[in-house]
Amino acid sequence: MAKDVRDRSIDPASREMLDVCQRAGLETAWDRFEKQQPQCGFGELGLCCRNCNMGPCRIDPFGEGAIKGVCGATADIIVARNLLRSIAAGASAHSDHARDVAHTFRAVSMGEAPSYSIKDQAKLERLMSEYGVDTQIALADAIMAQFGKQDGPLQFTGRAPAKRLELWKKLGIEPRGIDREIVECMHRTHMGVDNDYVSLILQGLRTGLADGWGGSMIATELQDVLFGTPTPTFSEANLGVLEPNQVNVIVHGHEPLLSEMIVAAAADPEMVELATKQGAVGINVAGMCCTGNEVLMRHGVPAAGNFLQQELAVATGAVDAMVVDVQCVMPALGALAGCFHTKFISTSPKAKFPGAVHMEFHEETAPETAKSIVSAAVQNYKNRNPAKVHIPKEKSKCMVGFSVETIVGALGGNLDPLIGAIKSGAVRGIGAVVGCNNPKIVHDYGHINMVKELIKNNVLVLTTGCNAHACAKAGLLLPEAADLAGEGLKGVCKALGIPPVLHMGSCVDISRILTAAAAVANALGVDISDLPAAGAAPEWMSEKAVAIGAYVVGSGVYTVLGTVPQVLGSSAVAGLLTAGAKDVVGACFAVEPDPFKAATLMIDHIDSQRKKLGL
Ligand code: SF4
Ligand code: MSK
Repeated sequence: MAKDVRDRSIDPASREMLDVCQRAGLETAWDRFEKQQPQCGFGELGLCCRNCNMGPCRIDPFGEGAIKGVCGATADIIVARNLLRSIAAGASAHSDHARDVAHTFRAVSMGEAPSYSIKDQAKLERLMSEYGVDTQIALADAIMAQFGKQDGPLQFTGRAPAKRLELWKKLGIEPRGIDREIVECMHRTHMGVDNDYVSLILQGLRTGLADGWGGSMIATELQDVLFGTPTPTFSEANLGVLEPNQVNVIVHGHEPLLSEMIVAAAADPEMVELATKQGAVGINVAGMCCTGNEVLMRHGVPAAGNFLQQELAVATGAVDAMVVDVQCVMPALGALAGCFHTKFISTSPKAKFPGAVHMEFHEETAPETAKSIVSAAVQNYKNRNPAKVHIPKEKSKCMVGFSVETIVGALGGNLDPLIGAIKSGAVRGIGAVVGCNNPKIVHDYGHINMVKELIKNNVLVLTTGCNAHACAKAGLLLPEAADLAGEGLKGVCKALGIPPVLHMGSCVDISRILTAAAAVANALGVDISDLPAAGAAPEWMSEKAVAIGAYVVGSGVYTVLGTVPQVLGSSAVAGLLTAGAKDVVGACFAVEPDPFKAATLMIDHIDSQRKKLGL
């Protein structure tokens, strides 16, 4: 029986496309999720281990069957090891992305990547001074060295408040080299190495910190140097940005290195003329997931949707090329694209997909590759079958591009007005709401209801990733959305002409939130854990989100998760994460799938922090 699309998404465009998919017999993630039910109970609890070939082993959560693996590993050990491996995978994804950007930056510095240039000279100079070097090449080398560093703290941890640095040092979780922490996770979780759940979780926090204050921050800062630091820009979001009479190229994944070139190639008069010859009235580039956020905030490229909309976009029948790089790209896209004329084009040497045409991207030939990809999309336009085209009308305007620099600029050059508003209570606190979609939660329901509840209660929201897409679609990234905010926040937003929900970028740009939190804490002379602030990931699914959770909590921010992490098989590990961590790093996790209750948890936390600060 057909599923009620209202149980799958709150987004009207997605509901419309889910209906189209059902009628056409096209399978989506929601259908596959249902076919997985019931999901493995051992896996859900984090209780299965296949770290060696004496296994796989699984622990009986009721204590009636096996309570130890063949080697003697208990539930605590197995759950903590599995969690640590997820953190390592997530940190490696962000940091390997950063490595590629650093590689391009180095090539630019050496004059070996003529298609790229420095777009933010002022930020480049600030970074050179932060690293204590005099030349661009020396900066490139110093940043590259952060990955393989063996000792000592990562450079960007110097941005954290002194109290936080001291705490990390005292706990032995000050992040050293980015690669070193990730490798150490793999070593520790090998059979017969680290078998103490507390020690494993501490390494998880350390690895998370190497992501947040290392890999992610490097990616953000160097992308700004190479492509420009975002400034406020208006655009549109949702599937309605696809154009019926234009060549539609979707850029999906995470890295801006190629998508920047595709945006440029699509504007090339030669390509536009080619499109006209094919009968199209232009070339429309639209973004998806975090590649979408990158080009949205720097070029105002419209955003077609978030994670769970990738298949729905193809199902419109109007996508001439779905161009992907790395991360959050469903392998299902190949088969689905095969039901339409859509060319599914993979570009990263690290990420190949069944059913994709591989057009490999390398920085030295980036403009040529981008042109070939756009040309392939243009030539595919004539293959579009009008009978299969269904583009929902829904799209919303949005205001994006709130880098820390922009926020400081909007405040008149320093953080004082924001701090004043926090002190007066006009802004009750800050909520960082980020993360993915997950069919375990009705699409966008968790994101939108949590954010609306927060702003209604005068909590200024900072957003990235797929939450940012959800907010853009719901009209929450517009200055007019201040009308949905409480009186205090509304007044601040109206005075500054800003939305109550500030789009800070892609997932690696959560590092911007760290930088902002550190700056506010430093200005107040307190630690990050003292701030009236809370984080949330209402619909998270990826291992990157696990790494983000580790660095956000490790940095001192109370964080509410909307989907349940696979740790409940160990009450010791779950207890450490949701309570014990507070006494260690000054913050912990909470798990609450109901976005209204989750928002209340965040607001209660913000209020208790205000009280402690005497506000
Ligand atoms: Fe089983 Fe231990 Fe091997 Fe894991 S490491 S599979 S618990 S024997
Ligand atoms: S894209 S990591 S689904 S936020 Fe960054 Fe969205 Fe999560 Fe991917």
